[in-house]
Amino acid sequence: MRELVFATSNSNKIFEVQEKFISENFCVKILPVPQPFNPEENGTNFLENSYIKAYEAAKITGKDAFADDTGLCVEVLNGRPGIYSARYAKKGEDKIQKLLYEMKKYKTLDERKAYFACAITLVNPLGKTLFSYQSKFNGFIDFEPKGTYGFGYDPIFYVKEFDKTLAELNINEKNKISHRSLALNAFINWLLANY
Ligand code: ITT
Repeated sequence: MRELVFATSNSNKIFEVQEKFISENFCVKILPVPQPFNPEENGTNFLENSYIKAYEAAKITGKDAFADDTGLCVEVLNGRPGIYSARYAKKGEDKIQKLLYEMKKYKTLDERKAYFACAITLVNPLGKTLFSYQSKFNGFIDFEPKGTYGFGYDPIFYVKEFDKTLAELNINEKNKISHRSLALNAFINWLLANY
């Protein structure tokens, strides 16, 4: 069976990725990276940060490792918080409240356009990039948090097609449309053809 190390400290991501592989009938054993795992994400974009995490995990484990670097980019904030999404505030709830406060003066949905970017990179222990891809998932910053599924900024990310936030969609629904699922679709196709 294929084995891949997933270079993350985020258990929500592990759950989403595992569920996605299962729903696509893709057989792979996901190996955890020893914790605590907190490499300095000092890249200038999502792809660079996903490479930094994946290479660090590949060095530690001696196995091929992949990482996911995700961020929320808001149009009227010139793409912020973007690559700083994890550091935008300390706690998850504070991130949401801070962003809602920054968006307070924007009263129409049209002014609240945003997207999630999700970069996935697979690296071998020598540091060679085997696969890398970045997806984009469009939506809007909602006016208040809604829903209990998902994690991070999901409660304020409004998806027009469903008239719901990502946190009002269950794992299977989120996994059909999200930034992470778009990147994982490309990753699975590449793995099937090359791995
Ligand atoms: P790792 O780096 O260990 O994978 P992380 O949570 O720090 O975990 P990111 O740097 O990729 O991961 O995430 C940046 C921020 O974006 C972080 O605050 C997450 O909660 C949030 N985030 C990531 N994926 C998300 C998703 O699918 N929905 C909502 N928020 C998300």
